[in-house]
Amino acid sequence: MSTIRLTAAQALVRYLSAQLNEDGEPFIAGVWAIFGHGNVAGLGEALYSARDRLQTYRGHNEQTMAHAAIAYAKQSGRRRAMAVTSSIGPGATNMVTAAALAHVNRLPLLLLPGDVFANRGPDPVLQQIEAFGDGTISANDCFRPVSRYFDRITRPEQLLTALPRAFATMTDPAECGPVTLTFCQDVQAEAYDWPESFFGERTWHQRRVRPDQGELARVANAVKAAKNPVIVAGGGVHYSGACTELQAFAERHQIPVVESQAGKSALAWDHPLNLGPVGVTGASSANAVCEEADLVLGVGTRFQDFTTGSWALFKNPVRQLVSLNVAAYDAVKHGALPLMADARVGLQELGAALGDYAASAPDAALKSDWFTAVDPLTEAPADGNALPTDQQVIGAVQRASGPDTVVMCAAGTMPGELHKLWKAPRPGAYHMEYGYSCMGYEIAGAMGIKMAEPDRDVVCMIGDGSYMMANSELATACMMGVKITVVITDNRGFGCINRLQMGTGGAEFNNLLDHAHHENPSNIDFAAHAASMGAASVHVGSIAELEDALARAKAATGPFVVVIDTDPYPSTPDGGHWWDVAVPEVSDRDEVNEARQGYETALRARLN
Ligand SMILES: Cc1ncc(C[n+]2csc(CCOP(=O)(O)OP(=O)(O)O)c2C)c(N)n1
Ligand SMILES: [Mg+2]
Repeated sequence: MSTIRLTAAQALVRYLSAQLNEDGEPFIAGVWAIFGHGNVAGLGEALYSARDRLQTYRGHNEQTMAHAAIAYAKQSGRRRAMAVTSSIGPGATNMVTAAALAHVNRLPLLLLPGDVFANRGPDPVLQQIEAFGDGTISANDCFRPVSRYFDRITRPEQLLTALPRAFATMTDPAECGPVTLTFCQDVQAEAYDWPESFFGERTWHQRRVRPDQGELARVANAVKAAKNPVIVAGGGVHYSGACTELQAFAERHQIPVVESQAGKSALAWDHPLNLGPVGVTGASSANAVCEEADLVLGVGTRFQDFTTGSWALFKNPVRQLVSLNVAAYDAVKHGALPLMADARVGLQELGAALGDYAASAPDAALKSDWFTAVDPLTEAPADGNALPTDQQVIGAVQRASGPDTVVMCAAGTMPGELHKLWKAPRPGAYHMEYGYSCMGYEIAGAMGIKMAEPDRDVVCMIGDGSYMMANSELATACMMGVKITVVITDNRGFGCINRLQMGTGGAEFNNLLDHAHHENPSNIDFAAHAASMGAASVHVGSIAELEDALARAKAATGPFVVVIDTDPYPSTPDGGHWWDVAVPEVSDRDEVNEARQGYETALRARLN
């Protein structure tokens, strides 16, 4: 056996660059790195020597670097991913939130935090937390519950088994999620005689799990017996590359489709069988169909509370839940009849088993009524003096967008409004991180999307709150010439949570900046802030000025930031479903007691 002597870090980097996806592209498209004593000498040296095979990028915060990596993987349909390396301690724990985000969203991410010395010689090393009762614990143990596969590399040769396992996890459609290999800093620098064969190119194919014949027959029988079924399309439809199959299946069997946040854009918005967004932030058309449905066929969905109206949406007393999902965990949720399979082949085989079965096409008026109700909200206002609404901002962005636009967001008012109002023309046109709904994903995420699909125009919709939470990768996007359009809706605070607080009977408190403890009113100049990081930026005073700015954004070569002040109070009233947010059982506020009564009525309705 021929061997090659390399440090553990050099071996890891060499292995990473030899792993390909089935399109022949490197599965790991790049490495985000912030160095410290825990990785600069080991991994830093290895990344430098491999820089023409594997690009290293430098960001400003470990969490947001990981957000960029995650957005890259999501927009790539999980066919490619990125790695992120940090030093030990704070750099490492900065990535824990991002690991959780990738975990919830089932997205591949390779985290390589440095770890304390395996030989313990210099203990306690700078930033070592020192667990008194357990010598094996370091700050990196925080990653365990938010990693699909966690390992601590305390000897170089552990990589011989850990790395293949890491790739098996990231490329397994059911197990897919973040992998954390914590890398003891002395081990990174240690040399070992590696078998050359370990570094041979390896292709990771997307596994297409076919249905079990028994499950297929049971599900086919259930669907055939249904009169008014509905398909709930989730993110798995995109990750499986099943959008074409979904459309063919829906058309052949005349089953209406509704879309979750992760599923949106699976079917073009104007396809007659696309009844629109489902659930808490859904359309009246989609929710009406779901309330009546006698069979709910989830395809690639986790059935989270926003999708199911906290399980109050599917009201038909005889309704049957079916879950076509590549993960057994999701396929059996809430008593669902499981069809464990890849979405694409699962739909093909279920379609074949259904033969000529066809449901009755949905009432076209459901959709036209919905658009009649909400289209006026997105129109440019006739009166130029009133504070614009977020819905009008969406309208302006929609009018400036084309078939190549990707609109993206994660938290705040915009995800719900975009779910309801955005008209996505084709798969991938809508990128919403609504599994973890993590404020601060937006700017870094937009950068990751653009890196994944450079030919598309990426529009990042971000509230002032999310912008303040994490904006520093805007400077990275400027430095790297990554062209994104950022629309900041400045309603001077946490508008959506303020409305939720009011909706649960609470006093307006600690959400809008004016309602937070202050000596001086807050007055943040977002356009100046963005400009200070190198972005082209403008503050606009009206929807008409926003439209002009968006037209100018097209010619920009790097990030273009438009700031618009919006009204924190309006949201789209129509369509949405109930959401379970527990209201206090006792309170000295009448409004809370009243809200509690409404809450109990809603709870009873769910149980019935
Ligand atoms: C990291 C994180 N912290 C807190 C929350 C809870 N949260 C959701 S939206 C929101 C306010 C968002 O404010 P902003 O971005 O200004 O959006 P707006 O609703 O005002 O449009 C908060 C605090 C979250 N989703 N993520
Ligand atoms: Mg806000």
